[in-house]
Amino acid sequence: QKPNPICVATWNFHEASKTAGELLYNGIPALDAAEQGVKVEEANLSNTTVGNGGAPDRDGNVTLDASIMAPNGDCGSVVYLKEIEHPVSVARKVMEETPHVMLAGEGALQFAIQQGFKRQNLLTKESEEAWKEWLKKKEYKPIINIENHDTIGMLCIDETGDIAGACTTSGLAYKMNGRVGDSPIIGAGLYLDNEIGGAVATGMGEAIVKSVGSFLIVELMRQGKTPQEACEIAVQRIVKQHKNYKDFQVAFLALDKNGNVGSYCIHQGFTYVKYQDKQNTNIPSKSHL
Ligand code: SD4
Repeated sequence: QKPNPICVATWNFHEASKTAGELLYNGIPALDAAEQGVKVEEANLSNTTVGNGGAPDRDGNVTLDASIMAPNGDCGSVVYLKEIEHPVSVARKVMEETPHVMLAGEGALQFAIQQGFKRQNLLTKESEEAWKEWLKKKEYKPIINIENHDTIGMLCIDETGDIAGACTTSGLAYKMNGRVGDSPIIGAGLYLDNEIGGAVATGMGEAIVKSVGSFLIVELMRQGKTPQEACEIAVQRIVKQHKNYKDFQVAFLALDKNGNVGSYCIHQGFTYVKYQDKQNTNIPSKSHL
């Protein structure tokens, strides 16, 4: 039996999940809903971790990472993309219009422009000022749940029961120039299988990449774990692998094909939003600490 349409997204992105959820209830496919949903945050200037207005790297470059995955297993992603407000849509074009899965940097920008995307400055005055303030001390010690959160990962199930997802970020504020996180890495920041369900991640990308967390969660669900159990196992594995796990946050969010949701993180403070039965709810995640 098919579940009703459902959308879940990391953090408290009500507008994004409502946008996607309403599209799903209007019969729009999960892939379109996920793309449109995360675009809300890419355009949101007050979100300094995604798209336009994203915090720059330590040299002042705003570089974006994004990925998208379709029910048939196709996926696309962009890394280190500059000057394009909607990297998720470029990722979708990579998936649909090229023989490749991932494009980086200069090539990704060139492709985006060929596809009709407009170049624009993504560094807002506020982000520039915050960066200049940071430069005074150049201390790289992100504050858990306060700095470096707000990456959006979203999973949608549509009326036909298909699942799709997307993940988009400007990455860690003041990262090294060239740094790429988990969000555009299929299997790390995003993974799904239309027979099983999907997972997305937010937090310290390096730890997420090392655990191939989203893939792990989908495979655990395949073996019969609930989304909640699967997220807990993935976080436990990261905790076990990192002596300094208390110094960073990692959060996973999973949705199975029956519409069951699970979520787990290292530190308290991660919440996710769920649009179901035409209602948005913000839900605090269980945490290891
Ligand atoms: C990254 N996972 O680039 C992202 C950061 C993040 O909310 O999730 N911020 O490592």
